[in-house]
Amino acid sequence: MARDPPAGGPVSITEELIMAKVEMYASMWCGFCHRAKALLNAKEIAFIEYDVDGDAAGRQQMMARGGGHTVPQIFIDGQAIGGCDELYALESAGRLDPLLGQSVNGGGSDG
Ligand SMILES: N[C@@H](CCC(=O)N[C@@H](CS)C(=O)NCC(=O)O)C(=O)O
Repeated sequence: MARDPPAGGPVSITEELIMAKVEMYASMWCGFCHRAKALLNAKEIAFIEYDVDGDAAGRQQMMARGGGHTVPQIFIDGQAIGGCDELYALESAGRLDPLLGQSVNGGGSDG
């Protein structure tokens, strides 16, 4: 059954927000990397950045994990989602937010 929102005063938050682990293999001089970072920053999503500039082993690891050979390569909870274009495509399709965070409701479901 739906409940009316409280008329005022503090609201008790009963949902726990679990953020995904976001990793990005990037290079300092890469415009696509800056663009991808700008989107994550705008969405206030924390991410781990691996600078693979001149780092052959890092690039090998990036590809071994299922990423492509260009930078950036972005992983969300270990899943390779592709580069900058794919990140923006997910955002445009409204599919990025569900990947980035999962809202877990501690209570049961109504209805
Ligand atoms: N479509 C890709 C393009 C990425 C791309 O071309 N990145 C360049 C650097 S800005 C690259 O990795 N070039 C090859 C290389 O550096 O080895 C994306 O959206 O991420």
